[in-house]
Amino acid sequence: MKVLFLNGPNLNLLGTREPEIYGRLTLADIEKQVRTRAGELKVEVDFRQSNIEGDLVGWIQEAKGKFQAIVINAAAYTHTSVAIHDAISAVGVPTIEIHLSNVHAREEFRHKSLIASVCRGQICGFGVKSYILGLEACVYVTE
Ligand code: CA2
Repeated sequence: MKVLFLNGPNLNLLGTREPEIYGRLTLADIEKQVRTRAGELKVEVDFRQSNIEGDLVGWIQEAKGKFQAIVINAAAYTHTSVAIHDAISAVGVPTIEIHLSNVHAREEFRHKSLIASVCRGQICGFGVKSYILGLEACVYVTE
């Protein structure tokens, strides 16, 4: 199985600021932990980040026929992007929404996800483990 991990805006800054919210790991550290678990599960992983909404939309569109599942931390676009919602809906590849922080325990504008309704499920609040749980959820939804 092949799983596409997508990371949205500012996640490239992880480990440099706001460690009390997002922890001290960099995105590269997170990718390493995902790859370790993926190896155990015999899953192939592609791990990408962009600050540009259109990149994320393009990658979701291209996932059809190449990846069996998508794990997405759309970051701030979670709360704003109709385009990402429509792309996930259009391609029909099972998609898991993840967040490092518990978005429901934070500011009200983070409580609403525009992509949740087109995702198979949402995992949030577990730091790097949200990524690992997202990967495991892909195995669950595709078996
Ligand atoms: O908790 C998450 O994973 C979020 O998706 C992170 C987003 C935020 O907008 C979502 O509401 C929840 C923010 C990612 C920005 O990450 C930073 C990392 C270091 C310093 C500043 C921002």
